[in-house]
Amino acid sequence: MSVHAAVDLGASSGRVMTVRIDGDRLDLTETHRFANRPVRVGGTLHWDVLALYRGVLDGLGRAGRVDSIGIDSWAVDYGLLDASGRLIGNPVHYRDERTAGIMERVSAELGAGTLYQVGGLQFLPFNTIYQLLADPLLDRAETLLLIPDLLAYWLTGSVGAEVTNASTTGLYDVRAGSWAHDLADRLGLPSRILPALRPPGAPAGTLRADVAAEAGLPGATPVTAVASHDTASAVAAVPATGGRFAYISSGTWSLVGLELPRPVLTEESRLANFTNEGGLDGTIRYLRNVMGLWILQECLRAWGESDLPALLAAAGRARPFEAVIDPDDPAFLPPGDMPARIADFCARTGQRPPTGRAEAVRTVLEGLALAYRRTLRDAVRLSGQQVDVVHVVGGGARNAPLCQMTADATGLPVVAGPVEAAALGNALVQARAQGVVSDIRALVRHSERLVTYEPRGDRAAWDAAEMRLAELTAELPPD
Ligand code: ADP
Ligand code: LRH
Repeated sequence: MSVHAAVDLGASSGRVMTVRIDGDRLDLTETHRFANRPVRVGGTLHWDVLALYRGVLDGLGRAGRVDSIGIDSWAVDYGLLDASGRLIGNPVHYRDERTAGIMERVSAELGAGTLYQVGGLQFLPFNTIYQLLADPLLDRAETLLLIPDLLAYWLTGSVGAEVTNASTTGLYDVRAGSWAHDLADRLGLPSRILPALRPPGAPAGTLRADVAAEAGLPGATPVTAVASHDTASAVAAVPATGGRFAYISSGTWSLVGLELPRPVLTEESRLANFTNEGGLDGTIRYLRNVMGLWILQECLRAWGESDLPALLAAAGRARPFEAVIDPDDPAFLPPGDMPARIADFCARTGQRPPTGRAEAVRTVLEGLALAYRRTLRDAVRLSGQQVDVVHVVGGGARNAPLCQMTADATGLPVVAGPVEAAALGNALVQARAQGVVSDIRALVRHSERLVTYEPRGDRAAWDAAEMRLAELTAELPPD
């Protein structure tokens, strides 16, 4: 038997899970969950990174003796260390607006095609590369650490850049599998701050004695570099058989796509704005970020509503297609009054806004299902890889109406679960590194409860909704 602590930090909450593996038995316990509440200070939106670290220490303390520890989190964000290894400033949240206009400027100067040929990334305004160009602290920095690497550094004193997360920066050469030093030079970004890369499964140091003492843990517990981008950990734990599957890693974001052996860097792929991020064992996560359940989270916040299951049940009964929205409209990216933004989107496109909360939630779910349908169709077309099934993992796997709509809209069966895919992928990469597990997906498949949604109903209604949205948004002014 082996026991692993998986630290999984999501945009909405952080958790420390204790995962026990005994032969083909897998037991997952939520040892600690804590809110992840960003803080605006002096006009800038930050992550409260010390509160997150506190949550990690508390969780590890509760987990007790484990064979190893791994950390994953959302991508792109980072802390900078000075020459003495101290954090300079507080990490900034990717939803902060400091990068406004930078992506457009860099694309114009270097050519969007050049950027895509190197990094292969979806053009998102918060990619690390654009954040660094907006960062006034860069001159004083000696080391850049992405969030999981920063927390691992605080636990161990060891510095490194885990590959799956490095692949989300825009400074990683997806074909060469190395940092893109030339690109950094051309952008005037200092290459010295990029630490040595380490692949998932590699050692990332051992717990410092003082940290272990504070957390009440045995010293020298190994920390493993897992697939530290949460989406990479989640995809590693998708309970698929064979290769003909698509996935939706469904949480704050919906990451919608395929697993491929090599990147797709064609012009068509760039124009469709697909990303090629690094996955476990050299795979490529060919996907698009769809705005995701963030829109719903922000609606609940605006309404002061906390009973999501009741709202989803009501949305399931509401009238279909009162309005159609594009969840990827940039208006939905920053925090704010999401119900008002939905109403505004409807006004801009000449539609009547949804009439109540249940209707608004239904509009969001239908908008997401339409975006999934479009994205999966594009992914298949651009990569040539066929799919027979869509796996939904993450918190959104609990959203039954959305899973059913996804099956209906795509015409494919949806297999929902596991909810804690990222934590499982995290723990199972640790276990595999210790020789305890060989086939991660088979173990997840045999031990987790999965729910299948068969496509039903009228595909013509989804065809019509997609066409209606395309017509309505064709008239929108460009961003
Ligand atoms: P992240 O790690 O990105 O913060 P999670 O994977 O934890 O996200 O998923 C969070 C989402 O899961 C929430 O936004 C919510 O929509 C969904 N969710 C959580 N609990 C439930 C539930 N009981 N029913 C339906 N959806 C749920
Ligand atoms: C999901 C996620 C996603 C990134 C975003 C910043 O949590 O890691 O894959 O694009 O956060």
